[in-house]
Amino acid sequence: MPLTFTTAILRQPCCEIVHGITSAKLGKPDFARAVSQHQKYAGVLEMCGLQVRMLESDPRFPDSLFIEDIALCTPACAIITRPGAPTRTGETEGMREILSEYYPDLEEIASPGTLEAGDVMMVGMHFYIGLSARTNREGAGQLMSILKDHGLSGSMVPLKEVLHLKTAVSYLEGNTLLVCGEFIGHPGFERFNKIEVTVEEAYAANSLWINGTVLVPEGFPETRSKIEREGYPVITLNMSEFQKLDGGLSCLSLRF
Ligand code: CIR
Repeated sequence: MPLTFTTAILRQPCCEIVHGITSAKLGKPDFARAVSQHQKYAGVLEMCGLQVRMLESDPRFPDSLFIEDIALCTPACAIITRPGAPTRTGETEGMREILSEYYPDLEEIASPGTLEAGDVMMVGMHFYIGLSARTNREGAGQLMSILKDHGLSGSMVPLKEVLHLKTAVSYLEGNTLLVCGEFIGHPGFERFNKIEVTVEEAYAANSLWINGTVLVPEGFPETRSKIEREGYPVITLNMSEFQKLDGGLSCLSLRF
């Protein structure tokens, strides 16, 4: 059965996003512009057939709009993660209650494991798990055994350069992978049909497949054309304020 997403959970940006973690040297995000870009993102998800649930902003956590990192929603179960960034650990609070409305089976990553779901890429029933500064071997190991208990599988992919696995690799379904940098020619991804993203357009390597359409950040024409040439309808979105915080299209939602 082809994958269909029906639901997305998003969290409103809070004005503290100016204090979000970042390695990008693009300046501080503008709150009003971030809210407007976030609204457009939600609108596009709705256009792609998803019911969007918008959670209240949480001013205690500047990065809490990047909700992808705090849970992994699989076809069989949902897993509350344990973010490796100390300022993000508390973001998981309340998620058990919210996700239990959708999932009878809820699991959790426990200390000393850390895992951010930006490091997890779903390919059918298999999950690639990046080992990064945020996701440690213990956390990845816990996730692999949870997946196994639910009839799914996982494998680890050590990262060298990027924040999260999906910063540089995105699965566009149909055996097609968008790849950039350290993942071009990576032996773990040999079996895929690959669309390469140049270093100049690296930010667009985090593009997002939603029910047949691919969301691509605005301003990366080469990547956009390559994806269109593979036959995907593309919608572009201005992501400037999120890029300033190292956040991409996938980071802004949980989809299932
Ligand atoms: C962070 O550093 O945690 C945030 N500023 C960005 C998180 C991006 N999330 C993602 O790639 N899944």
